[in-house]
Amino acid sequence: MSLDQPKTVDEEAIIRMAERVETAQRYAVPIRKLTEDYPDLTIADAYRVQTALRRNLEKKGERVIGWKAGLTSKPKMAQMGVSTPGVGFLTDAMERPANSKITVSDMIHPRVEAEIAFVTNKELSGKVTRDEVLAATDYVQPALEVIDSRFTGFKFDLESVLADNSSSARYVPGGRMIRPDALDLRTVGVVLEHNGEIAEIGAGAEVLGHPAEAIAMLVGVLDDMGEVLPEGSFVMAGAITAAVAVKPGDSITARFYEMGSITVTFTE
Ligand code: 0L1
Ligand code: MG
Repeated sequence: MSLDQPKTVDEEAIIRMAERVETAQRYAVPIRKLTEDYPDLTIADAYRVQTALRRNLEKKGERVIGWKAGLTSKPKMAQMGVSTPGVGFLTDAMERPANSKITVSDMIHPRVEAEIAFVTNKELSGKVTRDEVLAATDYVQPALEVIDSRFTGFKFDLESVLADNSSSARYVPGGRMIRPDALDLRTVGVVLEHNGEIAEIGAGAEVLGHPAEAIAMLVGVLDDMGEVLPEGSFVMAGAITAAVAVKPGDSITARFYEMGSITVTFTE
């Protein structure tokens, strides 16, 4: 995906959109899609909004610890009606520990995804291959992501969702940390249980054929944005299955083949 597109809105509009998204996030109040007011918004504009949101949160003391690839599997693309992957940033304030209770009253309509996360031991920049990603990976581990679109009815287009930091809300690292060459990430199976019942089943190959391809895609988008992926980043490759909606009282367990499992519960 190239971000070499015309800017359709000025900096003031970018700042206004970033503030709109941040307010919706902070007060858990849904807003209409940004493209309803800015119909010509391009993907490049959307990433400008995401960057402005990131700068605002950093000014308020949040620390970017990594990134996420989103919409990288067919089940996710089919669920959301979008066919191009994207990226979002992750801050320390979004992290929750495994086995914890996650509050939902500060989110609009949370959904949970099972993902494979990479922790890097080298900076990655420019256009990189899957093998270069694997060579720069210290370890991989399971993660749950709790996404929360800030748009009414969880309905959006690609431009709006990218501006909304790809629906990033919370993430939960867990399970076993393992070397990336210790198993074939394409055949890592995951069973996602919702209140003890199997809700979704998938395998790593759903994520662009191999989860490391999603990280390579992400590094390419960062390059288009004039950014690099720093050494020590925590990077999620994207949901293996469709996302599962949760409410107070629910529990989610994701069981990964050979990589352990993560459980969280949800509370008001
Ligand atoms: O992490 C994800 O795959 C979500 C990307 C944005 C789309 C959505 O909110 O489902
Ligand atoms: Mg995700």
